Amino acid sequence: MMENPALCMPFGVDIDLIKGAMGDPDRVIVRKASNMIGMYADEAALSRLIEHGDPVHYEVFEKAIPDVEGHLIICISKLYPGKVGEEYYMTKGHYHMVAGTAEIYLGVAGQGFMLMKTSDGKCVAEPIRHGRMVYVPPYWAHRSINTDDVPLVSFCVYPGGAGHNYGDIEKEGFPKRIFNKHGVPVTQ
Ligand code: S6P
Ligand code: ZN
Repeated sequence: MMENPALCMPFGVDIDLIKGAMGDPDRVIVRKASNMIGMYADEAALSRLIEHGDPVHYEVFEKAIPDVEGHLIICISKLYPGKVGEEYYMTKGHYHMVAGTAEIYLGVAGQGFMLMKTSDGKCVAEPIRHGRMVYVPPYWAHRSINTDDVPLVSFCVYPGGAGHNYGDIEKEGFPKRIFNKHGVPVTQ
């Protein structure tokens, strides 16, 4: 008889709320400037960054939770401070592969925005910071943007089996960007 793929043992994990790190992650995804080609408005500024050290833009710390319906996937997202030209560091952004699945982001440290959009053109930039939760409803693509000078750390929870659809957002882009203009975040 086939074993149920959703079965697993209970566990706990330490989360360092100051450093923005998971105590014992099973997987760490690291995205550098060179993984962000095509995402920022100023492509020449991104090329210069890649040539000058290719800095890490963000890391995602995950536990190995079965990626199937019934589970809740958790992760810590740590988005470093920085700018590409005048545009703040951000994540690639994605829809979920199963588009009708939501996600919760709890701001742990730093501050910035969760930029969210639908395929029919709605777009919302919701502030996220320590102690603030952002709800990403089903069908909304989402991207974190760090407007602070310390890492923006979030704790994320989303349904097992939701998956990531990067292809559609790479084609569509987001209708808004957030730039540092004379020291303050400006949405354009
Ligand atoms: C997963 C969740 C986060 C992001 C992470 C990195 O559904 O939204 O864990 O994966 O913030 O962003 P991205 O767009 O590169 O996956
Ligand atoms: Zn997501």
